Amino acid sequence: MTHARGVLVVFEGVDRSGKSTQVAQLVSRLNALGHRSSAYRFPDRQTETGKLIDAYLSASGGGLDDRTIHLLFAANRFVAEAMRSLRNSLMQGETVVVDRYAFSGVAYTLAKGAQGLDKDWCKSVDAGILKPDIVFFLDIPTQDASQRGDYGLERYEKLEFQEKVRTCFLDLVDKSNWKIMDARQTKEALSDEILGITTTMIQENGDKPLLPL
Ligand code: T5A
Ligand code: NA
Repeated sequence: MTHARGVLVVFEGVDRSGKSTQVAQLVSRLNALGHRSSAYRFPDRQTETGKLIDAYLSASGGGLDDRTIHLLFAANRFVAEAMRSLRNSLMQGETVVVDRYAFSGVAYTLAKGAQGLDKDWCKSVDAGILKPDIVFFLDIPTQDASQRGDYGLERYEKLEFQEKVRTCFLDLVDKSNWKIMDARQTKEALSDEILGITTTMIQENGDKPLLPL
């Protein structure tokens, strides 16, 4: 029996916007409704590149230069095994929900304003990975996000920098497949809204081809 492929759902947003909370909610609610679904996250801190990324993020300064860390994040997504498994899940009709993707790569590097690392270059290194059917951008004023648990423990968690990241994300919005969500809502209200949009997409996805980014 053939079946429609699953929907590729991506969550993006500044630090502490509530992505991991919503990914977990969405996957568990979809499965409870009988829509097979699984979660992926980037960076995957367990892989070889992930260990380098984790060390970089945990340190307050120094370490790798801006170009190198950008390439490592891209490499962390492109691990052949991760992409093969993600594609297989989709082709078997599973909805795949991803916590951060290439748009984080572009937004965080651009926010640094490093010379030579322009938008086209930042995007180019992720060419070839799958294009999401929908990107939920969890939008929240940086000040509100900073009030949430454990803020400030990692390298990028500084208000001024996060404000730049938010601006860079908003510049990447593609109206054809992004939904900007008000992430100041309660976890439950946000999850209800996201579940509604996703289940509609699952029903309407049909035989749409999987495209590269
Ligand atoms: N990065 C990442 C790059 O620079 N380049 C890249 O290519 C990629 C992929 C680590 C860093 O790496 C950068 C971006 C990041 O700075 P990460 O591992 O995804 O990325 O970061 P984490 O620290 O794991 O996650 P975040 O800080 O992004 O948090 P989330 O997932 O957005 O938020 P979540 O769900 O963990 O919630 C945070 C807190 O808020 C509460 C939760 O209970 C929790 O305490 N909360 C809410 N409170 C009130 N109302 C709501 N609606 C709430 N939702 C959650
Ligand atoms: Na997270």
